[in-house]
Amino acid sequence: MRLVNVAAGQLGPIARSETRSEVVARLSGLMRQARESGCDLIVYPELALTTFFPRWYMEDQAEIDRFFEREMPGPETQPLFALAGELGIGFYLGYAELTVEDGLVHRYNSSILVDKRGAILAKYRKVHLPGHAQHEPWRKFQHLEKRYFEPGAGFGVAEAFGGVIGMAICNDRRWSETYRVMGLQGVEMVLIGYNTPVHNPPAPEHDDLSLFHNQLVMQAGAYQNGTWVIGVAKAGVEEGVDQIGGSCIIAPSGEVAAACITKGDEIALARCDLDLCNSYKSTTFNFDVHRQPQAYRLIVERKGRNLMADGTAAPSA
Ligand code: CDV
Repeated sequence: MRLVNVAAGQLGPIARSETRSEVVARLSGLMRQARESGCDLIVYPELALTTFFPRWYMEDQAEIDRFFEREMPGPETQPLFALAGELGIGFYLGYAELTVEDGLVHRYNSSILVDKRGAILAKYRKVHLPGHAQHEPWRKFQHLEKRYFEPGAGFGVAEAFGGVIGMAICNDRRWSETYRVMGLQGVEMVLIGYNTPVHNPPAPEHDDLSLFHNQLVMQAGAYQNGTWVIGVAKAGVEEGVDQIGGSCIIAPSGEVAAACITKGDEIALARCDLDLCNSYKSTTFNFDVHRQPQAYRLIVERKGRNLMADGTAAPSA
């Protein structure tokens, strides 16, 4: 057995007026509970330090940038890293990252994996940015991730906690490619934080299915790649927008091993044996034996039915 005791560290709503220090105090409370329960790792949601700001259209870049972190850890987040080191527990945390490279400013929807000493092991930048880039006043609320962030470059995995750990963020969990790219690197546990409104403005007919779809995609990703999946929400009514909960820990069998039952700050715990991945990875989903990559060329050649990967028109069938 290779046991990793994991806490899904769900958050309830974060108000726009809430300070980083107030949020870090909430995260620290969940971390203490997780450690008291014997956890090695606590997984927090996407953009876990602030309210989910892409719901607002803003033009003032200074106002937008107040939601971003320029350093990690910074003065307000350092106490969380210190607590992790003191307690001996790792964490996975989503935040808005502002970085300057070669004189150019970049903004990403990012997450980091931190080890039990409080040191950053790996960083991930969200690949699938949902929503829109322009103001769409007909919506009850905006989803401007395509305006405020640029996409990350790929899905890496890290050797950590005695296994192979993968990272993804929110909308990534709906795409089979997310899990398969990590599955091909031997991933054994995929960590995912999310902010998912119950209401989907372009497709309100999906609203009643939002929790079902949340679980469906993560269970499929787990089973089809023989990996644990930890999905963690920022839940509840945040600044007037109702967001789903449904944080859960899913086994490589596809079964839900533990789940949160509220839409507030709450931990769900599971004793995750990474060796449970083996029977899936060595039989039904033994990729080396059974995959047929020559039949999948369209997956990387095309973006969709009409476009090639480089954005030019696809040849008609
Ligand atoms: N934060 C997200 O990526 N949310 C999307 C919503 C917009 C559908 C999600 O996939 O949950």
